[in-house]
Amino acid sequence: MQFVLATHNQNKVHEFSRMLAPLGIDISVPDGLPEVEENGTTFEENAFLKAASACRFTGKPAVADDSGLCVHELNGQPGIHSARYAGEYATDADRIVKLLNALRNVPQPDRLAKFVCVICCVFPNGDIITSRGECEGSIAFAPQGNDGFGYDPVFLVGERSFAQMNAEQKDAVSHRGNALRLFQKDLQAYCAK
Ligand code: ITT
Repeated sequence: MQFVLATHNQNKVHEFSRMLAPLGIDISVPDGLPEVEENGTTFEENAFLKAASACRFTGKPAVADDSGLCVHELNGQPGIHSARYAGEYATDADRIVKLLNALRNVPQPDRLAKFVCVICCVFPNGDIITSRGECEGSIAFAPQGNDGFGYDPVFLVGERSFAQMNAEQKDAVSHRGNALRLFQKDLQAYCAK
């Protein structure tokens, strides 16, 4: 089965490709995909906006991922604002510095956080599949590890950050891995209808 992936984030493309290819699900990122104003108030709304725009643009089934880090002590922030938490042109390092500063006086038992990923698939006939995955963890006091992207160096599952895991280890527990495993089941159910 073939889908277009509605993202401008290469790291998401890598994670989708490596998890979906073994399942026989083929994804491609179309050239010239329009930028979408992510003005929804939930991960679900923003994932739908991105997938619907790509489906309109290509005329093909389109999949989008809206994801982010929800920190308990920050009332769920940065949440849907994770990509722009430190401003429009900030780097991953800037976002991590801002997050660690916001939590500088918070001891480890209270540094709970979760990553959320919502995958939305929009078909040209208007049908929609929405699959949500989460991963519970906590925020480290300093970056750990060199792999991954975004907030991976400060997101701990147990003692280890996402950036200290290899691809297989991250995919086995991550919000995106959990969302994609659910999406695969939801897609099978949809195709069987
Ligand atoms: P698209 O909208 O084009 O897909 P984006 O990066 O803007 O790309 P989001 O709006 O969904 O995507 O923002 C998600 C942000 O959350 C992302 O930029 C990272 O900062 C963070 N994030 C999401 N998944 C992550 C992961 O697996 N590891 C580390 N950080 C992640």
